[in-house]
Amino acid sequence: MHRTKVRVVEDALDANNTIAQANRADFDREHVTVVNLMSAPGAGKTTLLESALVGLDEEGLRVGVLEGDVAGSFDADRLSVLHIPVTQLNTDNGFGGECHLDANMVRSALPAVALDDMDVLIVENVGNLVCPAEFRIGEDTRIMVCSVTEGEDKPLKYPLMFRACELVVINKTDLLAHLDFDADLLERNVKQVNPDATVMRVSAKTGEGVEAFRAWLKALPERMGDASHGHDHDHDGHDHDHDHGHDHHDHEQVTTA
Ligand SMILES: Nc1nc2c(ncn2[C@@H]2O[C@H](COP(=O)(O)OP(=O)(O)O)[C@@H](O)[C@H]2O)c(=O)[nH]1
Ligand SMILES: [Mg+2]
Repeated sequence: MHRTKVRVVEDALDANNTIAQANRADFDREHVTVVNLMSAPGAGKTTLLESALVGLDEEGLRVGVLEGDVAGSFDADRLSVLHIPVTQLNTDNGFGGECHLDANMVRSALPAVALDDMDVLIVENVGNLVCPAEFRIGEDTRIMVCSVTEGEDKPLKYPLMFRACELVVINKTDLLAHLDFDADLLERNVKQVNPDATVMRVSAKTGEGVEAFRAWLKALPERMGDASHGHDHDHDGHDHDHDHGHDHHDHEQVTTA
């Protein structure tokens, strides 16, 4: 059998990919660019969002967040002060407390996600350096946050995660003065496993470097729309000026399939 056909059959049998494609079709229909945000627990994903998303809608980018956690709505509660659409998705009820989000879990949450109120949906995955990288959820791009307290060797120990991501954000640079940590070595190790990765250094706590991350997010929809991967991101056909009533966006909670 021709190699391409083998590949197509494998994909067709892969239930996760099939559901990811269905998610993808929904995101495309609503002209939403989707980011899968991953890291080890505590690297600073939520803190980065708290810092980076403030006032972005006034700068022309409407961002929503889907928060994936095993249990609780701690992160969604933290982000609710930003008055953006935030949905909490827990993996404990109905999904066996999974250590990652997969396409089906994300699909189950979509009815609660106000896709028509956003240009970019950031999905904060469950904290884990292994499993989330293996499951596509229908995203356009993947970001990982790696903090300076995790050691320079992590790209070499968890290469799949670093390879799966287009952007690697090195966080907690404010702590560098207190650590025996070589950020240049970490960056070299990232490039060794993923030469194409964009690397940024930020402190989500002090805000240092966060402007570059905001700029990256703001450029994302157009860049993904331009990418010729067969998806029609026609942002011009979408009215950004109407009143989205952000004040009523108390976060929704999804706990079962
Ligand atoms: N010093 C410092 N602490 C940070 C920074 N970013 C996050 N933290 C702290 O790291 C812990 C985990 O952050 P959180 O955003 O919840 O991580 P998440 O699990 O990846 O979402 C919290 O105590 C944060 O205050 C940073 O840039 N500098
Ligand atoms: Mg978090």
